[in-house]
Amino acid sequence: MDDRGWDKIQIKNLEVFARHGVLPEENRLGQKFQVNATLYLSTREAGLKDDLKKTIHYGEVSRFITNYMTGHTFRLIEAAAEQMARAILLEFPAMEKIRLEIVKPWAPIALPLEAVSVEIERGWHRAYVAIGSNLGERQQLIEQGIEALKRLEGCRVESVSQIIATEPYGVTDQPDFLNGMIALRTFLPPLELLDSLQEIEQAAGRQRLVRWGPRTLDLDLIFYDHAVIDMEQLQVPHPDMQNREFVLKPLAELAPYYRHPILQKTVKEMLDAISTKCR
Ligand code: A4P
Ligand code: MG
Repeated sequence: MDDRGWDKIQIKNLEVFARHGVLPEENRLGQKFQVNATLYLSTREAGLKDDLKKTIHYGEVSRFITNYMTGHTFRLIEAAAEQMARAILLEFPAMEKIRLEIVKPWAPIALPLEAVSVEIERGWHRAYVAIGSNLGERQQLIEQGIEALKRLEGCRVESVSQIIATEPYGVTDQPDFLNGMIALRTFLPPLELLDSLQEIEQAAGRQRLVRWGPRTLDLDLIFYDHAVIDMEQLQVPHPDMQNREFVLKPLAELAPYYRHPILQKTVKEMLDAISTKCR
């Protein structure tokens, strides 16, 4: 998610009679819930033009929440919040982010509390994914990989670079690669996105035999917003991206001025640096 300040529309204390709960009576009899939602978006254009079509209709969101809460039965309000936040983000594309609170004023715990609630914040993030192949029907495998990303729930493919032929880097006695870059909007957190990328690689018949070795399909997460992630399974930005022309060239086509959060260089600057070195 980018860092600019978004405008907010707030829905306060929307009452819904629904059937979420761990106890069978709760599922049978139902009870009152209250929902608070803050919708983050830009209201600028709607404000300037006084035009409902340029904003998110809070009446429609309220109706969507009511229908969702009454049309599903979850054991946990955590689950109700999580699933409903996803559904709302998918239904209202202009929404960048939502803060959603589900309040349960009549929680059956036989103690005098006023209410319990769960509050979460979910939204869209920008990710850049490098795609590569040097085994089998490379072009077709890359196209299938892009199609699989388009079908992934919670991901919108925004743009795809040209697919270019590149010489192998690292282990050099292997076939040439085809490489490209994909810009995504996603509400999947980084590790869930990585899992999905690995599932797509598996479906393309990827076998992990040699590190840096030949592969039918490779999907690497290059940037996730401007986040820095240092985990065993995932490092972002990709730790060697600044040395790889096959990453930087297609990335420069999509996002030349995106700034590396650690090196503080733009993609274009990093590409220029290795191009000079190679000469
Ligand atoms: N992992 C950590 N960070 C990331 C990340 N940002 N994105 C972990 C994706 N995965 C990440 O990767 C090994 C593990 O890295 C994963 O399980 C994940 O948890 P892998 O894809 O199984 O193994 P690999 O690809 O053989 O190793 P590695 O180090 O990821 O290699 P690269 O960096 O993918 O490089 N030359 C050209 N011209 N074009 C290429 O596309 N690709 C490579 C492979 C070498 N030479 C190339 C190309
Ligand atoms: Mg890889």
